[in-house]
Amino acid sequence: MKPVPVKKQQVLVDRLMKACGGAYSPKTRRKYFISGPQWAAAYQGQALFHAPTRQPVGFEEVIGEYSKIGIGHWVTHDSDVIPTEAMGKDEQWQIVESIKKSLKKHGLECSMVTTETFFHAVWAASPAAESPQVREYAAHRVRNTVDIGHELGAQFAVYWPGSLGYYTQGAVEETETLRWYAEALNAACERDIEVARKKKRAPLKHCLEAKPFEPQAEILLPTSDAMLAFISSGLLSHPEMVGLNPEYLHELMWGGAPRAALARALVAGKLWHFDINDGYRLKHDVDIAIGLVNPLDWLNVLVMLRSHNYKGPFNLDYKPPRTTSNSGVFAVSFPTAVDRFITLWEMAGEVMEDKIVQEAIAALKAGGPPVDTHDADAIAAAHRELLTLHELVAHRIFQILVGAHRGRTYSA
Ligand code: GCO
Ligand code: MN
Ligand code: MN
Repeated sequence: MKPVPVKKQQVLVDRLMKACGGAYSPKTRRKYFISGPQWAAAYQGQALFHAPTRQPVGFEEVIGEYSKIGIGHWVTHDSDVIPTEAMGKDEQWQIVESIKKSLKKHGLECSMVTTETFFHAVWAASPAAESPQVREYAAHRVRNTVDIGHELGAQFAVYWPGSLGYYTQGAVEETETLRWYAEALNAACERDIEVARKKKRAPLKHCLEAKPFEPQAEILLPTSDAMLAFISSGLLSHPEMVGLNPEYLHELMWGGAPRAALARALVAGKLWHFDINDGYRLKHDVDIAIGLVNPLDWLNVLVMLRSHNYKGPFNLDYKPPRTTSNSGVFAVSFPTAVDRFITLWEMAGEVMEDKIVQEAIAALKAGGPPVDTHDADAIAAAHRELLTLHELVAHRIFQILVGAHRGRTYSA
């Protein structure tokens, strides 16, 4: 193949995208409670060892492009759209007004707002730092986010305490820091109760998001389980207002099984919001788009969520790779992420309705013939053949993933 002239590269990408086929219509995509973050689309590809590879984009463009794709919800950090120096001031409310206009014009809703407590120098010692001034500022910022959330019509607020911890031990006393962190959340909930009453709106659902490492080395609330313990620790004045926003990759990063982490959130009644993406165990937060690394695991995750009637939000919290261009972000990255999600969601329905899976699971639950239940050997013998169904079910789900259950075969 000849070198591809710069001018023809976008045309090539568009043609091959079309050739991929299998795209859902924007109308179909809008049926799902999927949200697109401002920060994901505007991510320029920068990192500690990486210069940006893309140009900046503002909320107008992101909201407009999400609308064309069929992503019905938009979410944002306060600082994604409001300069830190304008927080809580008149300039902030002017920006919020133009966001409202933009959302309305493009038929999108703001479903979630989140406070950035990790980027600015003020958070160097975390939002729950020793200095009362930092903590007062943190309370101000989360209260302000609650105000913005109600103004934009959001239902959720997310908190990611990735800077709550330390690089070196000694100065930070963990129990004290956790108490101080709880104070900020209490401030947010209390403000929420007030504003919700005034605006005659339901209070926001406040969702904690855990990540095991990055940007702090040692993190005080590293997993969704740690968050559940924190919620019921007695430190929160309104634990009923606080739930979880697990992120798929963040559970994988510490070596956990995302499906099991979600199960623990479900049984606690705290699975309120879900950041969807993909990546690898025990590596940094690569934030790859859903299904590109672990499609089989994702299929199983969605079977669980569908079985429990979880319908969203599904927040596309991934980072388009540095190799994707500005136009590629909206032409390839977001539509394909949404479409893989929908496909896996539909497949999860197929798994649930599959006669083979159903019969196998029913048989496992029925168990073997009655024997003396005090006799381990007899029980094991009564189930020896039946338990092979575990592996058969896994194979059947793989077949559904690759379409083999519909007769698709490969020649040897
Ligand atoms: C990450 C985190 C963030 C948070 C966001 C919301 O991957 O580092 O997921 O993207 O979701 O900051 O507070
Ligand atoms: Mn996230
Ligand atoms: Mn992440």
